[in-house]
Amino acid sequence: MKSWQCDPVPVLPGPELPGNGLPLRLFDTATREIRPTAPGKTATMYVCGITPYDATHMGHAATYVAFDVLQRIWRDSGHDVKYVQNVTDIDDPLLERAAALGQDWRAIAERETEVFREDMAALNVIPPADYIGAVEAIPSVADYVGRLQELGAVYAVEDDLYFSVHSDPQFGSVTQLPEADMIAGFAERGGDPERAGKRHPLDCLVWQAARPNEPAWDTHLGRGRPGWHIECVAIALDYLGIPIDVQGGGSDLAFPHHEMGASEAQVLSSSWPYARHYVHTAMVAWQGHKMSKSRGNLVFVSQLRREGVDPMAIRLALLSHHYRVDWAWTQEGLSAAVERLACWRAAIAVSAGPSATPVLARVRELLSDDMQTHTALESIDHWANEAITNGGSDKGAPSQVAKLCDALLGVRLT
Ligand code: 5CA
Ligand code: ZN
Repeated sequence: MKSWQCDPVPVLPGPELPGNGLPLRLFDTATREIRPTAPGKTATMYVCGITPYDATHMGHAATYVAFDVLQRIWRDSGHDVKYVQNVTDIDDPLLERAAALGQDWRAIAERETEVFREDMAALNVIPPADYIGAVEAIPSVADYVGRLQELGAVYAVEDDLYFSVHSDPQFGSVTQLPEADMIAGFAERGGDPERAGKRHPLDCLVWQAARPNEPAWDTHLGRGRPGWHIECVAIALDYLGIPIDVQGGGSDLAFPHHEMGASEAQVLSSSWPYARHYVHTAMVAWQGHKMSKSRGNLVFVSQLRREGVDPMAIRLALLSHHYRVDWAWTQEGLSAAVERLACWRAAIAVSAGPSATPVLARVRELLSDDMQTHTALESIDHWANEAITNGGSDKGAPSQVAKLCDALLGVRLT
């Protein structure tokens, strides 16, 4: 489906800026350590997209901005990046919302996806090369489910089809949870461990046969719709291939979504691993709980934009937290970001400042070490305060710092 547009990303390193980006090291959920990413010339990244209702809240925004910085760091160290994202435009929660509002599920999905696109463009998030809806991927999903059937990894429960997770010898290696925790997590997050007729409680739905009054599509599997995990796998395999360098999403997706998806892909490709890094962003809370559509405790990017908040201030508020540490959205945090943005803009407007070379080196060092955006912002604060208070003799420095903020942090100052 249609993606969105952002301003051209300044290329670093460039003639006006010294030095090179450093190779990116990132925390990997599967190995529980910070390890070098080791992409080829073209790095590949799949980030799970929204289920399009109640978009875009600050939790969504924090997640997509974090992966946007990841992409910018790779680009700065000389890689091209192939980035793919899905839209879960058919799933139970969307249908439940449509029923509750008495609206057509397609109209909700289209409307909310459009809001998301506008928010992403405003936040200067680099668009995915391929932005693919679950509905468009249905023929491909049906093919992959057919292949899993041929491999003996799928069985029927009534007319629904289930993937046998233990057909993958590596099942469990993404999150390494004890089985009891997996079963509990599965029940909490869309799974059905107790359904009668399943061979194992953790086996997951890959194809749901048509039900009365629910949308369904005709395929060689019969009339129905895809399960959730196989949707992302089909899109990632079609548009990126295996292994992908980074499979990303919020920490709420590690289990079951990324665990199940990895096993499905590994069985389909007879290879391991599905992803070289599983990267998970922390949860953003508000009013004492994880911001979530089901609870309804949401702060929307679009609402703040309507109130006149500069999207670059929203972006700075998000970047002032490390992507792996849970945090709460606050008005104070936003006000501090508004102030910071004003200070940086004043600093890059001076006629000459302190050299940009040390701050550029420091920001690159911090970002390449597990994306420490929060401390990177502090080192730019330091340069900005110096520039405003004491000036400096480097006439090129203000525009270099502006370019650094734009290219690496996605924060446009001009
Ligand atoms: N469509 C699926 C993924 S295939 C989905 O999880 N959609 S979502 O709309 O619920 O979430 C979209 C992305 O935002 C996911 O990566 C999710 O992990 C992330 N996310 C959701 N809530 C939060 C939150 N409170 N804080 C941080 N990230 C969040
Ligand atoms: Zn997904």
